Amino acid sequence: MTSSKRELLELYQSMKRIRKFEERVSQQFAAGKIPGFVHLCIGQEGVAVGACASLGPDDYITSTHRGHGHLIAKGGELDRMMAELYGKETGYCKGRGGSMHIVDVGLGILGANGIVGAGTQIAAGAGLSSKLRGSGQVVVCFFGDDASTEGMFHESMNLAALWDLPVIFVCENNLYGQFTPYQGHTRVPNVAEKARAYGVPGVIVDGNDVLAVRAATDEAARRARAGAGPTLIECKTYRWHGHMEGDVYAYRTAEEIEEWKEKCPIAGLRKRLIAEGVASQEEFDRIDEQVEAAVSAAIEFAEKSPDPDPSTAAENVYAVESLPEPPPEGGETEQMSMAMAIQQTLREEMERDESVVILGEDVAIGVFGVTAGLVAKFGKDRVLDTPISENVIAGAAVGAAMTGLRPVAEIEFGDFLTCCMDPIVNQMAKLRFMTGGQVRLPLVIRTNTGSGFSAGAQHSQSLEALLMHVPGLIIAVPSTPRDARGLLRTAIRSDNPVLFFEHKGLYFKPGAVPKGEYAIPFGRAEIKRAGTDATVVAVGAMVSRALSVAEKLAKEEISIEVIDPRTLVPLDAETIVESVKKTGRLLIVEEGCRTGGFGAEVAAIAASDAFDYLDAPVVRVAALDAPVPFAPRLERAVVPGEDRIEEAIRALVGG
Ligand SMILES: Cc1ncc(C[n+]2csc(CCOP(=O)(O)OP(=O)(O)O)c2C)c(N)n1
Ligand SMILES: [Mg+2]
Repeated sequence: MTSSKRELLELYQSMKRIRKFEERVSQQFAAGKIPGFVHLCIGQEGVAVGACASLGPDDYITSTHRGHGHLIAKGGELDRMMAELYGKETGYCKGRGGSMHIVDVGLGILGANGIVGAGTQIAAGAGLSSKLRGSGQVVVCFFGDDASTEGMFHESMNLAALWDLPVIFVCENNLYGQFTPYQGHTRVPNVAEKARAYGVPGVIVDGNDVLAVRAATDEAARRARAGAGPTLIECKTYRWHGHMEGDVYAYRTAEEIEEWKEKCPIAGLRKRLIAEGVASQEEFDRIDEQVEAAVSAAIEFAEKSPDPDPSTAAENVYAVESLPEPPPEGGETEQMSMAMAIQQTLREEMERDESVVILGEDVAIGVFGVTAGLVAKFGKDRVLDTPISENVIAGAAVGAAMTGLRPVAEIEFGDFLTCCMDPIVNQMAKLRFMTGGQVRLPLVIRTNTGSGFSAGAQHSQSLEALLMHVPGLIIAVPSTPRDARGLLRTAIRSDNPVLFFEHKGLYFKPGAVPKGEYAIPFGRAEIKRAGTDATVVAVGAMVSRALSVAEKLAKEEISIEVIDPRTLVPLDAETIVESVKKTGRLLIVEEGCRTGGFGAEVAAIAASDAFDYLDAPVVRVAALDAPVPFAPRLERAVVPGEDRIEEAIRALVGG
């Protein structure tokens, strides 16, 4: 491809901006002015600039821990980048992200990322979003050679290939992972060869030749925009500095480093363009001076900028949104199972908003049939059957949510959430916060939870409490078809990531559901039964057990109040505390293990906010601290049944 002089000089200038920016970052880091970990890409500038040269302003990139070059090449502002590295309020992420987390959604920069491989999943999701919206945007996914040994990379490649997503996987093979040579971690000589495993073209280019990188990316972008799917481009390059600043890189020889410095991508282009008579020494010197001045200005900007105010340290954990009012009591109802209630809500929300899409394993049929039939109505593009790849199901949901879709992802069993902990814990829960509130994460992860089917310890867990410990997630645990329908509607319309736990044992139990559309707000507990002698707090399948015991005890004039928080995060502490002030006694029933369960949190709230009103110690009835066993008798011994709840209430009320 021929290039104008202006284009060629822009490539030079962009590489030079990266180089100068990072040289000064290195100095400022050594001077103790920049905190944290800093990974520099000096020597690799040709990859970032060559790949981004193929992109338009609306196209996306995902980056890595070594991201400054990618961001600058995509148009990132030096001032705000430098301020972010300094941890200042004027930084891209208001000092909440730092070097490894810079995002500029307006420029299509979906983020540097501190998790090796995570960007590949976000890229797959952004590619899906672009494809479904028909926007023609492509995604360049930068990743390192060692990221190609991460499971996330393989799931993302497979999904992108399967669905012909417009993603260009650009590997910066700088010959090393952290401190280990590439060959120390794989038998495959070239990363590009891994593309074959997914039926994708794999190309090797000289990463220090910016024009070669651009040519390869141009071709990949053309394919991607034509609907032919992803390409993997491996760019051979080298980082001159250590893995991070402060690393003395004793694992490399001085000769090796010198050899690569000879192949400097910036000096190489300059020499070539002078030799070809495209531009003069003086013209390059002038560019250098401008770049130098811009970087100095960025440092001055960062140094003069204010630190973030500590009183705002917990801002932007959640998108603030107004919540709906629950449906009025006494309206017309119809009988429906929870599975049907969920299905109907999904159908209605998909009809209402075409950005709502479902993705998950076998969702066309569904183990419990919840999503069955939706594909016939909405087609395979909106009810997406994924490979068995929980990590990229959740990770792609993140990328899709960042770029205009409202994905409702299904993880087939709650136990498999462990296979996608990174996108849940490190991405969807944190991205809004880490980007200083730049991104919205309108996504839902639906999954089933709980025991009672002899499904064994890997298909019966209640992991809700595990995720309560991660700020940034909403955790909904409906106990009735009515609540499931109302909470799911709120979840799908929410701009926050919601984990939606559906109890297997409740799927087919009918219940009264208000007719018509309605929503139930998060953080609003419901008093399922009013009482005066003791408060019982329960969620999910434990609610009906508690209610059944309460009815039985009512015959003996024992009056039990049963409260269902409905969402564990946010937790309606107020309703619980008010109840305890009235009854003076509190029992928490939970299906998950006792240690570290949500009951511990509720007990702590009662101890701090209702201490003077308690007439007896708070009691927890929970699963034993054991996995859920297979044999039905053992399963019943581990998970609380009505007998244990009754016994505990009797002891609590002293009768
Ligand atoms: C999931 C995860 N595992 C390990 C690390 C620690 N770590 C940070 S960078 C890195 C090496 C990555 O190598 P490569 O992908 O080749 O990128 P490069 O650093 O060479 O640019 C490692 C192991 C991490 N941040 N995330
Ligand atoms: Mg590497």
